Amino acid sequence: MDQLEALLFDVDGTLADTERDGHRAAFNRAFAEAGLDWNWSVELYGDLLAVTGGKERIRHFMEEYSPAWPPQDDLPSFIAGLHKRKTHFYTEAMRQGEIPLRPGVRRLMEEARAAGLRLGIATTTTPENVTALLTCSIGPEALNWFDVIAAGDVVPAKKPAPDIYTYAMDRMGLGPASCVAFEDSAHGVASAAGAGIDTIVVTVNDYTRDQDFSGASVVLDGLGEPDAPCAPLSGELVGREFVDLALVRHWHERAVSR
Ligand code: XBP
Ligand code: MG
Repeated sequence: MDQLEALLFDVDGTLADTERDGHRAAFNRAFAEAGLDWNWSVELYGDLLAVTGGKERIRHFMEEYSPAWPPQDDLPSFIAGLHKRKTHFYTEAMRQGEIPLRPGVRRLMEEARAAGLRLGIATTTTPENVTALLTCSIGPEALNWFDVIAAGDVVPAKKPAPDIYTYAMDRMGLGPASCVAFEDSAHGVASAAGAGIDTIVVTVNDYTRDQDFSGASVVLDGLGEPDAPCAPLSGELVGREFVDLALVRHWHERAVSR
């Protein structure tokens, strides 16, 4: 049986609830700075999350919602410029510690490292955003916890395409049966499953709670903590009240022995 060797983490929605008050707020600050009357409400942003990637999301908004914008000779550069400023505002907010890690994330990562497992990141967001979140929520040493931080435009196709997970595993020299993926969204589950990863743990959040997680091993409301139990939406905790490495190994062994 393939041994569990690595935990692969999505970032936005999984490591931290970054979308509503982090990314969405940063997009709106960039739009305001550019003099655009665009404002992504909490509800509209939930719809726009159907498109992964910030630049792709801005273009989708322009095409689908036809907001006003000044004539542009080079639309891709206009979008890239807006996104660059959005990333500036987002990393500034992360550096101020505005958004903490979700319960159980740091505990599970530290337990896995102590047990000799490897860690990787597979995310659609930019590397700068990952660096800012990890540095400010754990410390600069956290960047050395991961064998690979696969992020953003490093692959041609973003989630739900499998590219980012395939890239991460290739860089780690691992096959999918040696990995467990942690995700928060249907796009993320599709990406990990598309890369052949059987064991996918979903920790839903307010934006993703009602999505279709076909292909996931277990769906939870979070990883939980010893003093703050998590609840399964599907799958079982086999008598445990929070996700620890033993439970992850149980799900992995069950998946690879199927
Ligand atoms: C979620 C995404 C990202 C963020 C915005 O990434 O789709 O696009 O919404 O970040 P994850 P950028 O795979 O971590 O869930 O503006 O940097 O794309
Ligand atoms: Mg996510």
